[in-house]
Amino acid sequence: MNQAPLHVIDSHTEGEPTRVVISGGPDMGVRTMAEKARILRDEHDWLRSAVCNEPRGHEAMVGALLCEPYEPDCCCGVIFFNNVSTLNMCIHGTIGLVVTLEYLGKIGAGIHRIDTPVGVIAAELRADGSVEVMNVPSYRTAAQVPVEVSGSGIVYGDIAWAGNWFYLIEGQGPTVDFKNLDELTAFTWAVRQELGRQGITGDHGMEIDHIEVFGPPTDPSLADGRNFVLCPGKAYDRSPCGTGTSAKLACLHAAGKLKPGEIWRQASILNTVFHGTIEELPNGDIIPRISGRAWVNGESIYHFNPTDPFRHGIPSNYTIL
Ligand code: PYC
Repeated sequence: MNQAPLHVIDSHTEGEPTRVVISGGPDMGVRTMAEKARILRDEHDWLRSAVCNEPRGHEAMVGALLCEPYEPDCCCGVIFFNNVSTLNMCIHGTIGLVVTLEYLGKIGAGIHRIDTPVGVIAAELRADGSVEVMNVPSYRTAAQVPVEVSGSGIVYGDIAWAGNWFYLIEGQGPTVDFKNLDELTAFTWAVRQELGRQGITGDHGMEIDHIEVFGPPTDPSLADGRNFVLCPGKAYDRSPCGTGTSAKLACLHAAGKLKPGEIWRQASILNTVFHGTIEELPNGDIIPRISGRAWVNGESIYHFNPTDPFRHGIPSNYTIL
């Protein structure tokens, strides 16, 4: 059967790519976004692989499937995914989605509600082109949790939920500098494996699949800190990672170091910056607000020739027989 082409629009948010699938994806009917994400994962994994994996994609590519929303008053629904699976939430991807919808003429400046698998979020497209995303309720579950890592000794980190599960390390591991990418990747990958082996998880046994290392900013007049974020598929985030910055805000708030109205400027490994502020909820959780910029930089139609062995991407577990 000939498969319908996919129409995709590319952007990057402070360096991190987002590829929004505008049309050609499967019809998943009227369901919650969490159910649609499960269906995408279980029944249409070809779409994720075709969009994010080589030859069309690369390890850092984050895809976003534009869907009909389930919740009322939302301009759209979205499911994010990467080189290995679906993502619960993605703030850089939401900023990319918003500028993509503006490029398509579907939205203008103002606040837009967006339905996601982990809840409804809101994003404001500002007159200057920047976007502020109001994330899901976020919180720290534990502080300075030790994990033994071969070659590094005992590493300590905070655990936080901010739409994804994070383990946040400060002052340990390789220096957060672009020239240390390989060392940072090896260190954070080892930490992630050990968290899994030692049964250290988020709530309800959920895997901690994002590891974040913090260091001082290169230029304190531009940022308050600089991070390296390891994403689930072993790629590093080129942006400061919106959910990672939200997790940082949750930890700062829990430690009494950030109050509503104060701004945290989080630089990435590329020294691009997100600005973060918080709202306090009555139960002590926070709503992080993360702002940054994105630019549309490409548009493609993907064709699926049945004779092309890699029309659905080169699988990450590819083996040569
Ligand atoms: O910006 O939230 C984010 C994100 C998650 C994974 C990559 N970017």
